[in-house]
Amino acid sequence: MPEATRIITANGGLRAVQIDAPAARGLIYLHGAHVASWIPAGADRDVLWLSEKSHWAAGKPIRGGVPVCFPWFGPRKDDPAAPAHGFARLKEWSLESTELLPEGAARVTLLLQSDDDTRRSWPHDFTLRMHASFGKVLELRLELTNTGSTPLTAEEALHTYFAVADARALTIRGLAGARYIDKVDGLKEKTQDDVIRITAETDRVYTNTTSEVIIEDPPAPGATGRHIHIGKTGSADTVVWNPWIAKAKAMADFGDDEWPGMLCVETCNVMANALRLTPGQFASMTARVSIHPSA
Ligand code: TA6
Repeated sequence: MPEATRIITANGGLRAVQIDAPAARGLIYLHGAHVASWIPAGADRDVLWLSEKSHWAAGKPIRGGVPVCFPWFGPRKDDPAAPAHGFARLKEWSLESTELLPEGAARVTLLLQSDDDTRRSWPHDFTLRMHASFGKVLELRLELTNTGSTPLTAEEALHTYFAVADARALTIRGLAGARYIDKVDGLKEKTQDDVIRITAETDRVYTNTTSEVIIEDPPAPGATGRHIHIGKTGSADTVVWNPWIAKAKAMADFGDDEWPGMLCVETCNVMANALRLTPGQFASMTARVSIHPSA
């Protein structure tokens, strides 16, 4: 294992790979293949947000960072008792490899394979790999293979929580003209007429969107302004979420006053764009995040 990566015991006694590479620092838990931190060289603060109230325990999701949602997104349609966003973020993944990349980045590869436990709740065989590269760019590539003998349908999301100075002051570009499903207005289908601003609880699935999204996060006391670019490949949907006041209060693992400091822009294939893989078929979804000084 290159010295830029080492296995540590992190929050809650959970094992994680700590990255301290020339191009970036970071942290990825084996629990859920959960990226919890990414600080590119020269940045004055983490690009990812974590709740002070997050659980840190096997079987419980981490609040913040990049939850991996699989094989369903949100509540399970046919089983309300099932864990929201699937089981992948609740299970311990195995560490396959770590490597230092030419440009001073470090890549960590984690693997989740179907087992008796997963088959009990989802009767399919699969391998799911997370290739997480921590460098000037945070690149997360989620690779799914249907290793079973029957077709499977799966939703997937990289449910990324970004640290922002104030969600009420930022502008989100890149989705103007896109159609979205408004989850706070009866799942009505609407069209995004211009940039997005957060003025209330916001929970939208922008369907059939492949464009790069930019979060323009203005300067604030103690925080330089920055633009967070979120590019992607192999993803047909983008979710934008901020819980606002009431929803933040309703979540035990989310501080009541934390909601202005975060914004989720999620890279996914959900609902009508769920993956449909025949036996042996493979699908890959990548999110690429970079930060740039605000003008
Ligand atoms: O992606 C937005 C969303 O689906 C919201 O509806 C909200 O439930 C959020 O995910 C967080 O879900 P979680 O299960 O992590 O609390």
